Amino acid sequence: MALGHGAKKSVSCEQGVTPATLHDGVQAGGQASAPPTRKSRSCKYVLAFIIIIILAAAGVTLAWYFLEYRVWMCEPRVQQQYSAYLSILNRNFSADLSSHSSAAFRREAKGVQNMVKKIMECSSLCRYFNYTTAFAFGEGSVVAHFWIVMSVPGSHVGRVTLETGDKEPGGGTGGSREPGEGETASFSGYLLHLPSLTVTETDSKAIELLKASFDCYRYQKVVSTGPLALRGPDMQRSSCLWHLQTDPGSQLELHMEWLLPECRDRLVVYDSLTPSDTHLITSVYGCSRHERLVRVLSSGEWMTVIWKQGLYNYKDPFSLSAQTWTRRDCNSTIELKATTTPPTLTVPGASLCRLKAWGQWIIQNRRLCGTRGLQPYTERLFLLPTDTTVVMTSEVSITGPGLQLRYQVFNQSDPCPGQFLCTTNGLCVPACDGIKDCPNGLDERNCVCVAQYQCPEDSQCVDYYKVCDQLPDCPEASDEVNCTEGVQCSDMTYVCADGTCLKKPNPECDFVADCPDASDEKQCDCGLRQFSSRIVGGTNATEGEWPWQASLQVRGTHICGGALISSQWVVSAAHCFYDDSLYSPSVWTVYLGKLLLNSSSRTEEVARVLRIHLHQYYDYESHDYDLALLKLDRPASALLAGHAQPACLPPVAHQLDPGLLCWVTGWGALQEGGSASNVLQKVDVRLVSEEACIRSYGQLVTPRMLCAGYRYGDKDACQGDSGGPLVCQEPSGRWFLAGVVSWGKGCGRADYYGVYTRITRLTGWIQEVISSP
Ligand SMILES: [Ca+2]
Ligand SMILES: [Ca+2]
Ligand SMILES: [Ca+2]
Repeated sequence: MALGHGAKKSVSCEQGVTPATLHDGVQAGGQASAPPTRKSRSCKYVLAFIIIIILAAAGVTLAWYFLEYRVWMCEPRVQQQYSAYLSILNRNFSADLSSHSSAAFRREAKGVQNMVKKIMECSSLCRYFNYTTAFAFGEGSVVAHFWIVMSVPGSHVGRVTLETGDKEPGGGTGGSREPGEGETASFSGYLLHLPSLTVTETDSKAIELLKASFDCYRYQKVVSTGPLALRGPDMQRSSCLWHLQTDPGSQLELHMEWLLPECRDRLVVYDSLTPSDTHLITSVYGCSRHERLVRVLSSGEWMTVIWKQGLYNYKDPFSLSAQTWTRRDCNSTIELKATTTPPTLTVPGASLCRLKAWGQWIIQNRRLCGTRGLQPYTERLFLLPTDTTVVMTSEVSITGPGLQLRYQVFNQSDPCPGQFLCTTNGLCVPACDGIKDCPNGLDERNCVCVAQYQCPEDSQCVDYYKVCDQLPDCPEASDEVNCTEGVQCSDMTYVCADGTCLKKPNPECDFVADCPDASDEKQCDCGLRQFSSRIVGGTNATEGEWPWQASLQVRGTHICGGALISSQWVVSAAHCFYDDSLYSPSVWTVYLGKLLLNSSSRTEEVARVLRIHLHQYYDYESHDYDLALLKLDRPASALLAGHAQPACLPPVAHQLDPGLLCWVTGWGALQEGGSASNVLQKVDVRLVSEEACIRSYGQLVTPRMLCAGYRYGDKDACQGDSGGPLVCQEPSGRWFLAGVVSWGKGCGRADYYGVYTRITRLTGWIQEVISSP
């Protein structure tokens, strides 16, 4: 339709020109026909003249119809929105101008609107102009911010932009924009600084957001280099808008802190004065789902924050504060030093360089990163020059969860001392420990002994529990030498606090000081039952038998199990908290020292949850990294009474030999599809090698999983046991947490073992979370 219209229009254009030339021609013809020779000839001229006049009139009519009437009266209009700002030199900023309800604001807004309207009406775009609204004033002297809405006939869309018209205001000031003075223009009593005029096209959504905020508008000039608390929203309103401004050459940092564990409020932050999607920095929804404290940075002197109230009205769901920084590029110089422990890449003023999740980084012209799956990986780079430039860029403007980098200098000839270099992800992984850590499984190929000790004399394989047990197993009893002194470190050796590595397997908390600094016997208040338990037949547990067992409940209903691992931390499965409605800590209640679900006992203790940490690599589909840590609101006092006791957290090198008899406990279903048990249940299961587990489940088994059960099935964990502990007793009598109930095919089915989260592979993460402030 647009094409047809255009074609017609071009015809009428020619016709619009034709009459003038024809008219000249007719006049010329009239002069030429002054000496008539024959009457019939002059009649023909008159007739032709009349036809031409009629044609010309029709042409003019058609041109008028197509160019004017049809375009302006019949065509649908398209709205075009622009946001603009302009410096007014003969006004001074006052605090009154930052309040939409003040008389000063209303007066000045009206004046600016009239001025902009007049300018537009004097310009060639006057026919398109619809209305303008002044929405904010900033400092310097006064900067007026306004939006302009234009109404453009459909066929003119694409031909009309205010960018071409933005010179018009100056042009319309009656010639005051002459070379020489040029910079300023006077209009309607306003002295305008013309170079400051900036007009950008925006969308109707941004205008709507600005309109909606008029009832709750906050302007704040931020010059403080420390956090300045911003005035909160008007809770009687459903949305509020903050305009933050800092000095030119500076940038703003906004801190958003959620004060409630749960709410459905939304905060949206824009890197500009106009809340248009192209300037979106971040959108934060709900109060605890992500980080409690979110810090974002503007690139320039303006930032817009919009709050939208959630479904329910909570008082003070968040607090905002802002500070200013001298604007600088995100550059820093880091000196890489040869280190054995990986330091985290700390960039001076790292918050200024908040990295984006989707982006790339370039090291020595090599492009890395992009979008990666939820798996750790290492890039190994050979840095040839002594100094190297790392460039990080973001492909989208929205702020993601960020990126943490750790760097380490490695020896090119021995990149993974005592370990295996997995080429697919660049990580150093334990070799020949019976767990395929490398996606291609190469770390477990060509092994003489798998998850066993290798006698140096004849390469005979000996179970780890026979090493340093004071009985010779290797031909020359080499398994019993160097048991009391340090040996070369490997994946199988225990590392003392002073860095000494021990050959003796599982030396921690066995009542014998093995490390030179005796650190293996420190922090050993775990894994013991204070009350002597009567192990009776059947599967009902007895009081005090599993003192680390926790029941995690929502509104009085048992949902998942958990295990106490320190006075204030409970470990469970991430899948228990994956659902949005279960993610909030406030919905959970933790019961310790409990035996019966339906009745409370004197020994039990109830705790609330302060924080829930899900493993950052947890994958809902694959169940990989299925681990969660719950911080209780206070240390469990039941510990003092002995009714609760943490299970021991095994160190990374803790050996759990296949075939070891361990116990899983929980209030889960007694059979597949059955209902939960009222009495805590215990089931003995044997650890199963990864190889056997892969025979059951194939590639679903990852290195973070541990299988236990029996080939013929029968004894297993079931629904409701999720997150509960799988514990194994050491010869010392202490119980260590080997796994957390994660998944499995059915319950107790033959050939399908129960699958647990393998704690030893995640001990590092647990310690990191617990020790972080
Ligand atoms: Ca391995
Ligand atoms: Ca031995
Ligand atoms: Ca010891």
